[in-house]
Amino acid sequence: MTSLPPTANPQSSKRLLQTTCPYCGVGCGVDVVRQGAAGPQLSDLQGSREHPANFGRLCIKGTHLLETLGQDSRLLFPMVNGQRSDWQTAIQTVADKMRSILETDGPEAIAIYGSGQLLTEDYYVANKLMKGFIGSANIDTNSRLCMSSAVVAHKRAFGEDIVPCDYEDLEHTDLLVLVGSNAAWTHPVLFQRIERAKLQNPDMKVVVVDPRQTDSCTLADLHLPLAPGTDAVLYCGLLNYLSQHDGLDNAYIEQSVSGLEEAMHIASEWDLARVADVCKLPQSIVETFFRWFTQLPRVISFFSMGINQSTTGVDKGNAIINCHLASGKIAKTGSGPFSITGQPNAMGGREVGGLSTMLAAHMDIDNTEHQRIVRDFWQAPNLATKNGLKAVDTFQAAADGKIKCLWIMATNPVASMPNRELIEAALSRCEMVIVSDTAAQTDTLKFADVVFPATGWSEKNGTVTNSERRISRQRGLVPPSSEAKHDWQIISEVACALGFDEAFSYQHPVEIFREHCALTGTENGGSRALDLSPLQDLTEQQYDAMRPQQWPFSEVHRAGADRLFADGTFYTPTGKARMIAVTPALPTQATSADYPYVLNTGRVRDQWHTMTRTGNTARLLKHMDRPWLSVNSADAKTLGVENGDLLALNAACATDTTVILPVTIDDKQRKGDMFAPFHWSATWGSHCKVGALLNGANDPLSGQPELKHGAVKAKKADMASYGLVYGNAEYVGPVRESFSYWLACPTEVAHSASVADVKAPQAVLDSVFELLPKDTQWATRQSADAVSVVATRDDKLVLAVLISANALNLPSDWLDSLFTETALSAEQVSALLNQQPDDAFLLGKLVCSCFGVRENTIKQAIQDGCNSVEALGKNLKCGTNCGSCKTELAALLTAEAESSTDTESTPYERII
Ligand SMILES: Nc1nc2c(c(=O)[nH]1)N[C@H]1C(S)=C(S)[C@@H](COP(=O)(O)OP(=O)(O)OC[C@H]3O[C@@H](n4cnc5c(=O)[nH]c(N)nc54)[C@H](O)[C@@H]3O)O[C@H]1N2
Ligand SMILES: Nc1nc2c(c(=O)[nH]1)N[C@H]1C(S)=C(S)[C@@H](COP(=O)(O)OP(=O)(O)OC[C@H]3O[C@@H](n4cnc5c(=O)[nH]c(N)nc54)[C@H](O)[C@@H]3O)O[C@H]1N2
Ligand code: SF4
Ligand SMILES: [Mo]
Repeated sequence: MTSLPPTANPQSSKRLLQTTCPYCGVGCGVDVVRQGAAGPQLSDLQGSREHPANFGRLCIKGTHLLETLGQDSRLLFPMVNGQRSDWQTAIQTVADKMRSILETDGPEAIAIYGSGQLLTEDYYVANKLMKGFIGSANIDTNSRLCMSSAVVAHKRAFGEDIVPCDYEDLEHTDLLVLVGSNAAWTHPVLFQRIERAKLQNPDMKVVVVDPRQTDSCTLADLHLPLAPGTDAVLYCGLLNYLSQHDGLDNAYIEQSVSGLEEAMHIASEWDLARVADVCKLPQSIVETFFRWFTQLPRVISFFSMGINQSTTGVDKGNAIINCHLASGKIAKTGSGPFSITGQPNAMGGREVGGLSTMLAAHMDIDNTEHQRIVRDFWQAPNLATKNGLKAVDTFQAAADGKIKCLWIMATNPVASMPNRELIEAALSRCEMVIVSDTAAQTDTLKFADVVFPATGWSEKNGTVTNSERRISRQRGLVPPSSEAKHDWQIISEVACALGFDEAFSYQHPVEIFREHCALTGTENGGSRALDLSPLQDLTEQQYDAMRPQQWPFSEVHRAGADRLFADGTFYTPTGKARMIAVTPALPTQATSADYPYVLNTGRVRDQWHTMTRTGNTARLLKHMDRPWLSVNSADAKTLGVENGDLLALNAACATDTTVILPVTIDDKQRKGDMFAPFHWSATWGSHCKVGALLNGANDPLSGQPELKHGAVKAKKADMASYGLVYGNAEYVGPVRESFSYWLACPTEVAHSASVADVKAPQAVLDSVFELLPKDTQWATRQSADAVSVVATRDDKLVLAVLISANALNLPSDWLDSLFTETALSAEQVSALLNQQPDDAFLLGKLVCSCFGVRENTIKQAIQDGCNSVEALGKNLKCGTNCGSCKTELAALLTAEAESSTDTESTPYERII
């Protein structure tokens, strides 16, 4: 149905195709070469030079996209009740169930839980089906966990959910504040643009506001490691400081802003000393930041999950926006509050109205005029006229038996929602759980009654909108895998089976795109900034050839220019932007004597969310091959743990779940705070259910859960054996699961699991022996505190089980080199049995994945005189391909420089 772009000679010709990266909200353009027509091959993936988001750059995740496309990990056919099925049966099963629930319980008993990773066309059709035809607004998405606080903050301040900055602004600012964002890892290509901008303009200042000293701090002139959850205090203090230091733009306020007085009333209570006290920061640091914000003419606040994922995330967003409005640092080149979107199409989802608290096309669900416009446009028989359930409430309602049919699309909520025990109970209770996914194995699929295989990146065809409102094409480069169908097709087929054929007879995504664009323009007349009507008549050919387009389009934007709000008017009833009176509040999941540690969760550089794609390539696991828990050294001492020890975490909401993670002692982490990545899930290990430790507390205005502030207790895990199960997948799988604790850490060539057990090594051996492959030769070594088993077939390693009473840290490269040997020597077998790698493998952790350069090699080069990232690149090539490790190289340079000087630098302030 989705036609491939035509080729001159389909049999043999090579053709350069352009698409968009499916990961983060930067929205980088990607060039790929396709060769051959039947079973076309993709190769030579690069950043598109002419794409305005990335100008040729890609981060490491984008660079390795082609390696994630293997069919082994894909869902390839529909399933019903755990059995392979066919499309007709699967679609009919869903439609029958929905119809019967509609008859007995009404539309409120059905819900869709979607994703900012759906394309705009998929999203539009899902929203239309739910809100216009099934007749409830119970369609929410993972964007609720991601952007919803910013959405509400925008609505409150501007009257419409609008991001008023462009990427180019990052290159024309005097002060860039990264607040609650680790862009070096999460928006790497933008971070590289910022890096360049700072090189071009050394006067440009960068401030990072984050309780942790992240990699993003490598670029910072100032880092504010504030107490977690205290950002609203900081920004109230800034507003107060602005008013006391001649920082208000009175003319702008007079013309364009309301609510100053009320906001000021609360903010005036926050003087410097009080801010410093509550944020637990030295006053001088806070003052420096406030002074820069006040005095530098152009300022951008680049904010992300450290702000949004909070029970007061909306207020925090508004506290930031307040300062921009009051100082007039908004809607001008190089100035503004810049909420940065996480997912590739979180913005497109907001445009179609894909949240339970919106209608469609930036129109409001409770506005009768908007209802009329949408009802007429869709010819909707059953338009929803009130808010539906937000994500957390949807799952609660399912757990309570009120939602009976839940369709999950392009998201893995069992792993990514907070309060996992409740989510599992909810899905178990639901009468029908439908899951549309691309991956064959996810934590959520285990709960599905009906499984729809969806096409994934490289097969899908449609549009996405990035953080700067730029619409780009994701193109179908190859045909769908096996029986997979496009999400919009699957939704349309269910809609047709429900009897809504006329409204869902789409044959090509362009038809959906045109309809979406037309709706944004319907009865708009300048009342809504989102007006894509200039694109509503695109032909299929024009759609296929569409270049990246940023809205607003000057031909329909009421200000006539593409700079939003440049005329000083906003989309509120008065036309003025609103400052909001913000009363700072502390996090809801407060620590206590029983749960004394703050659990902060977030992302790592090379993994995407629940790892269903990035986890498929060992290249992306090289940077960090396992989850960990960052612990301050003082806390580590109190807890009696050292690097690599296993720490067990519990939270009040997780009655049956213990999370166990290896400790990384890290003083970039505040005392009392701990940080864990949330990527690894039950698919990856026995004790990785990090989401279970967060209780689902959420912002009453946005419904966005507090994912950066859990309250946990920690205790060294009581284990008597530690070790490694390594070798062929078929053997590693069953053996690892016989241990009380296992964690998959696959390498480029083999399967591997880090394991631990409450039993002593000798006792462990008994249970392992039963599982050893019978047709292999075994060599064993047993001592008082260690056991090793090495299984070989024709002298080739197939399985090694290496267990010790003490923590065992064996470099995976060493095992990989043995695994790829055609025949192991007696010495090699003996080294394995002795659990002792040779020196050559002890060169430290991999920093540059592209060129395989390790930490100790880099440290040596620095000691030998390489004193810049460029010099390291010249000597070792590290950082010269995708550039993702450049921040780490810079950090190594700084660390080496610091360790070689006697002067003490303050932990907070580093003026470059
Ligand atoms: N590599 C990678 N990149 C990604 C993603 C991915 O999975 N992997 N996902 C994408 C998505 S969907 C999103 S939403 C973005 C998220 O992008 P980011 O928001 O940059 O990522 P996070 O790591 O979730 O959180 C950012 C920072 O918030 C800090 N933080 C915690 N509590 C507080 C606080 O109280 N105040 C402040 N100021 N900061 C705090 C954390 O320490 C963390 O460093 O990343 C996108 N990009
Ligand atoms: N503790 C903690 N939890 C968090 C966060 C945090 O910082 N801390 N961050 C939150 C945020 S911001 C986000 S955005 C969420 C992300 O959480 P999720 O959305 O649950 O994470 P993903 O792994 O991206 O899930 C996407 C799923 O869709 C599938 N998929 C990929 N492409 C397609 C497609 O085209 N069609 C279909 N049908 N399926 C597809 C993938 O295989 C995968 O199973 O996690 C949230 N959860
Ligand atoms: S920064 Fe990386 S993950 Fe984000 S869109 Fe660009 S290449 Fe993809
Ligand atoms: Mo996100």
